[in-house]
Amino acid sequence: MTADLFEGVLDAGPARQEIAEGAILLRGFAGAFEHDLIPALRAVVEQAPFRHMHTPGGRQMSVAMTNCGNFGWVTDRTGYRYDAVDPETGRAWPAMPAVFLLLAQQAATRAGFAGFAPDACLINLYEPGSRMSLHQDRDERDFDQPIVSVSLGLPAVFLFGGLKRSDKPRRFRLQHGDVVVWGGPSRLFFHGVAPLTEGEHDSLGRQRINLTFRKAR
Ligand code: MD3
Ligand code: FE
Repeated sequence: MTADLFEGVLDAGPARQEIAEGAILLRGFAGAFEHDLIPALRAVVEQAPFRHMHTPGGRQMSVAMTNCGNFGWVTDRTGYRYDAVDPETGRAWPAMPAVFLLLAQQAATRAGFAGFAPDACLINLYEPGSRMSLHQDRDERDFDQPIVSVSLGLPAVFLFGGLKRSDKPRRFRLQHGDVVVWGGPSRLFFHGVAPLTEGEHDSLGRQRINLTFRKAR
């Protein structure tokens, strides 16, 4: 009781919940950045529009994606990779906005990963019905570096398994402003997102946007 009441005071930060070894959930952590974050996001998307990429197997993803930073995650018939060039525009990805970097670094530090220096930010756009099947993130070079994820807009049910695809996933509801830092053993856990439920968010409307900050190289 006392620990909860005084968490912000004694610990100098908002609620911090370890949902698995190395996976730290910071409820509402992005709220303080929102004022600058949303306009910065709009500017990125203007330069590098959302697109539905294809998996190597030829299926179109239900999630639309774009990137900012020195590298962007892309998938096409030839496979998955990080690329310095946006294949749609032929130009470099937009620079990572200062507020993006600040948010990612402050969240990582709060979770115990001080010194995190992301060079890639994958931006996922979900509309009602969009989903992401269970997968591991393993296209980065150094799995000792965490991934920081920021949820915006409509809530989603996040599926969080284990090191084996067959490990039964636990379910977490991620809401606007929630940040999760995935490091340590959880870095290679299988995860996904259940089909987005219909709804309308006050500031973002009928969508969910997820930012994932990565150190690709
Ligand atoms: C757990 N995105 O882009 S974010 C992805 O909500 C991705 O758009 C989901 O999975 C989304 O790759 C989930 C949470 C997340 C991101 C990376 C992880 C969880 C993770 C890496 C390892 C373990
Ligand atoms: Fe992932």
